[in-house]
Amino acid sequence: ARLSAGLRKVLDRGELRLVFQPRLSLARSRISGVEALLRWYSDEHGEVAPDDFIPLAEESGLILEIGEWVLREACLTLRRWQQHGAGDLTLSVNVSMLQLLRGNFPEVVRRVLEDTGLQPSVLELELTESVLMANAAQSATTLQAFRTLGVSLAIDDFGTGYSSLAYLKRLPINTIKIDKAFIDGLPGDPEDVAITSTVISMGHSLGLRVVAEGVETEAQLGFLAQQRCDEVQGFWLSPPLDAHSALGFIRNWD
Ligand code: G
Ligand code: G
Ligand code: MN
Ligand code: NA
Repeated sequence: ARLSAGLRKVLDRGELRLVFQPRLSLARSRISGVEALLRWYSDEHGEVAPDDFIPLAEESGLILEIGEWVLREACLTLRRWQQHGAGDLTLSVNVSMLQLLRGNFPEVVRRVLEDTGLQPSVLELELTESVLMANAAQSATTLQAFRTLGVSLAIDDFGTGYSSLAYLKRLPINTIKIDKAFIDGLPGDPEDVAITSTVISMGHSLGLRVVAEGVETEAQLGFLAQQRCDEVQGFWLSPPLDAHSALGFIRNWD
């Protein structure tokens, strides 16, 4: 209860920060983009993990305001990087179920893009399977609006939710992010090997980009490259970094 009372004031106090985790294209050996991840540095509670405060923000409805702040801050940061010569990066932003269920979310995204001057094609929204399945009918309409806008869509934590392969066919998805749970056992665990290689080839057959999350070791990387996984993200490449360090990392890579 004290945590959620404190949460109400975070936006006013400026206690929220974004960090950015780079993603590597295996075919091009280039940094292809970043995922924006939210951090709360509370005066009162210290650093609070997203897994602890995002559920509270969802319960209180505050996630709508926080989510819009995240989107705007992330787009502003990318725009600034572009002006510093770091072009051609995708910006991934996590979206919560409540945001998607609000009918005006595509309009919010359109307005933030217009205000910040970021091209829609740069932005990729990450949705989890549970978000998609919770309201499949409304999701389809909302997601179509994003396609019209020119914004890309990714399924986050792929394989951990109540998956229905039907939505890959029905919804305008561009990218699948394979959950870390399946990457952890690579390349030794035969089940993780089977699941990962199957998801990669299925994704490619459907014309989707496939990203592996939580890649921590050279051996995992080698397996994923051999399977023609498109991109990797994880501690092997880089942990999430503050905006300044992330730009430095990206420039240093090129
Ligand atoms: O960055 P970290 O691994 O601590 O993130 C933990 C969880 O919080 C992940 O599931 C991630 O998707 C989620 N998360 C991080 N930032 C955001 C955000 O801006 N919005 C939403 N809805 N979820 C986020
Ligand atoms: O659910 P989502 O994919 O949005 O969550 C991303 C979270 O995973 C972030 O909080 C990030 O800090 C964490 N993360 C990213 N890469 C790695 C990794 O290689 N290992 C571990 N343990 N966590 C990671
Ligand atoms: Mn994510
Ligand atoms: Na994930």
